[in-house]
Amino acid sequence: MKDLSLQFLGFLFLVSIFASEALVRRATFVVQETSYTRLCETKNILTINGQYPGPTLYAETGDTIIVDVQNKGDQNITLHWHGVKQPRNPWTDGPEFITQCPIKAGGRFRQQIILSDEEGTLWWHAHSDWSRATVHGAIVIRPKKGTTYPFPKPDKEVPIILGDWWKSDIEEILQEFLRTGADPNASDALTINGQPGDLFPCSKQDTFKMIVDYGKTYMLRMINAGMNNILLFGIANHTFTIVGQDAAYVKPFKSDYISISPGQTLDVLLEANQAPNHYYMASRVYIGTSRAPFDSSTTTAILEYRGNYTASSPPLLPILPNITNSTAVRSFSGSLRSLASVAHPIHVPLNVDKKFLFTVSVNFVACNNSVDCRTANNQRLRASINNVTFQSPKIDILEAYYRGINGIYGDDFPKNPPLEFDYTATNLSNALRTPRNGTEVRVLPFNTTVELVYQGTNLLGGIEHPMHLHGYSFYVVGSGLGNFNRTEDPKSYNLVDPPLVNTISVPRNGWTAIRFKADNPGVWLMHCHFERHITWGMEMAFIVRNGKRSDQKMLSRPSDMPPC
Ligand SMILES: *[C@@H]1O[C@H](CO)[C@@H](O)[C@H](O)[C@H]1NC(C)=O
Ligand SMILES: *[C@@H]1O[C@H](CO)[C@@H](O)[C@H](O)[C@H]1NC(C)=O
Ligand SMILES: *[C@@H]1O[C@H](CO)[C@@H](O)[C@H](O)[C@H]1NC(C)=O
Ligand SMILES: *[C@@H]1O[C@H](CO)[C@@H](O)[C@H](O)[C@H]1NC(C)=O
Ligand SMILES: *[C@@H]1O[C@H](CO)[C@@H](O)[C@H](O)[C@H]1NC(C)=O
Ligand SMILES: *[C@@H]1O[C@H](CO)[C@@H](O)[C@H](O)[C@H]1NC(C)=O
Ligand SMILES: *[C@@H]1O[C@H](CO)[C@@H](O)[C@H](O)[C@H]1NC(C)=O
Ligand SMILES: *[C@@H]1O[C@H](CO)[C@@H](O)[C@H](O)[C@H]1NC(C)=O
Ligand SMILES: *[C@@H]1O[C@H](CO)[C@@H](O)[C@H](O)[C@H]1NC(C)=O
Ligand SMILES: *[C@@H]1O[C@H](CO)[C@@H](O)[C@H](O)[C@H]1NC(C)=O
Ligand SMILES: *[C@@H]1O[C@H](CO)[C@@H](O)[C@H](O)[C@H]1NC(C)=O
Ligand SMILES: *[C@@H]1O[C@H](CO)[C@@H](O)[C@H](O)[C@H]1NC(C)=O
Ligand SMILES: [Cu+2]
Repeated sequence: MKDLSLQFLGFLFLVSIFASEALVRRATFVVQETSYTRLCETKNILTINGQYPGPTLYAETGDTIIVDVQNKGDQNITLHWHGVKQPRNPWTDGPEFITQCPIKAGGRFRQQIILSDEEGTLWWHAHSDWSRATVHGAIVIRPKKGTTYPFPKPDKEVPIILGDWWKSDIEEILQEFLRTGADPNASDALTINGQPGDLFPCSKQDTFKMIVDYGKTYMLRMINAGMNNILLFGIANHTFTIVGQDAAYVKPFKSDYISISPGQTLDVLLEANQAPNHYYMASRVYIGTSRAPFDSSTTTAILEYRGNYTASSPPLLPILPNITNSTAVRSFSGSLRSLASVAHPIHVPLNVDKKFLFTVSVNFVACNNSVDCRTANNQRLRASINNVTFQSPKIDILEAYYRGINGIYGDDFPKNPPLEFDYTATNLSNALRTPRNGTEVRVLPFNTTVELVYQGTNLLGGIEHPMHLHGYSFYVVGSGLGNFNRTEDPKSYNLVDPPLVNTISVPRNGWTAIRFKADNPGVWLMHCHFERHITWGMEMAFIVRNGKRSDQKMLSRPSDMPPC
């Protein structure tokens, strides 16, 4: 059987020289409890195939990957393929109670991951409770045969996955967070490829090490799989060339540091052009506001040149921007522009059918005295989009939409803030802070071109929000500080080479304008990728209707959808 499939692959390879045939690849993901030791303590974590970070999926542009997920853990789970557009296939996108019910302990689900124009780095992660803390991994999408990178092929490619490690069980962190209504405990360490690095106790032995040859070029496939923070990253004495973001190419630019939001990916070239030595790569939190507790530690890995020399001990640390330097973060993200070349054209919608303004806020609600409330003034933290705090339904929205089941969701998500106010003022009245509950979607006819402006608010002291849309990449046409001005700000939009992304960090007390064409039918979640914010309710969904043609309709429902 194996021989046969190899022959078949060989045959496809021959065909593909002429036809660039897309391949169907397969993987098995077993969800299981696995024992891991970090920071001098051993505990069980949830993993895929016993690996943390999980297995890397490799594909070429346009391929389909079929992943057989088997839940041998003891809890519900769902898996999401972050940044994969899944044309017409919301069924296996993954967010719990949005497109599916969870895969229960002992259950299985065959998930089809349909790639289209994505090329570069994406990732997959759990999309139920906070399991994604340990259940995540890279998706590497290389140019299909007969095409090339729009830059010299790197000598080697290395996934660099940034994450968090808690000493406690992540489920306990989540339960305490839900119970108290306060911020969650900060993680005990940040990690690079699953390792805290040698500045932490008991971690020296396993510190991630990247061995390089002088003169070669490496591609770092960077993923921020961290839960709650934007991260800064650098390598001592080395300068990066950023070439891709969210599996789309960008105009190459150089930077000594990287700023990366949860959910975001970056493809970065690293030339090994410094004196042979050991250099630290390091990452730490960027924090726009000091209110939330954060992990102030630095995680490290080592870049080691091959050769015979006396290494500096300890290695040099990179100089990263100051932890509160929002200028550095904004200047980095402002440098990201689509490559927009003949081989990699872009299609920015110029005429807009529907305009939306969505406020993104952190809120307070009154605390019930009979429960343990740990915040000031006896209030619990919540979050909202256009003043609606999302309430998870009991049956997934996709199922309810597909079968026409009433009473599961409403279709009246507000197009604009229900109340206009000076969103970014410093003296906002407490009365504005309380949101309402809702399970609301916004319905879009097929092919609608949408402009969506995210407006940060200062209701509880502003903070960045890395907003992520499922089912689409979108163009970031504008961004600024303060309140969005509908007559003035569009004049400075970039409609020539805006970046094409699936996650964008809305600046603290600022706004970001995005555009996309709703040509992928289905139910698609949109949410903040800070885990605490999505849990507080900063999410909503779009339902994109089927088009008229048969190739503009959702694929049929897989028979093995997990039951509720
Ligand atoms: C969260 O942090 C507090 C204060 O350090 C600690 O007492 C508590 O045990 C932590 N919770 C968990 C679940 O680790
Ligand atoms: C590396 O950078 C440090 C300052 O960050 C500098 O002191 C040192 O000379 C540099 N080393 C090399 C080999 O360039
Ligand atoms: C490394 O360099 C030292 C000093 O030049 C030399 O004595 C030693 O033999 C070299 N080792 C190897 C493995 O080349
Ligand atoms: C960061 O920069 C601010 C403003 O320059 C300064 O007040 C603060 O001390 C710096 N923090 C650190 C950790 O260097
Ligand atoms: C913030 O970072 C930028 C870019 O690295 C730097 O030019 C600027 O001096 C920094 N500002 C502060 C206050 O540290
Ligand atoms: C407060 O919580 C208790 C126990 O869960 C419940 O019985 C009560 O209705 C709640 N009160 C309010 C105002 O939500
Ligand atoms: C906030 O300050 C502005 C300018 O000082 C003032 O016009 C406004 O009334 C204040 N709003 C509140 C809610 O205090
Ligand atoms: C949000 O909704 C609540 C409940 O309807 C209302 O009291 C509050 O004023 C609204 N706030 C804003 C900012 O729209
Ligand atoms: C909103 O939903 C939460 C549960 O997520 C509930 O505790 C709260 O009482 C609800 N608030 C209102 C005003 O219904
Ligand atoms: C979708 O919009 C494009 C123009 O943006 C148009 O060419 C195409 O015909 C439209 N398709 C449908 C089905 O409306
Ligand atoms: C938008 O900008 C125009 C021109 O600068 C100004 O007249 C108008 O008041 C602004 N609108 C808001 C809501 O700030
Ligand atoms: C697991 O999922 C099932 C089906 O949706 C649900 O009924 C059950 O409450 C879930 N269990 C937990 C612990 O969330
Ligand atoms: Cu947020």
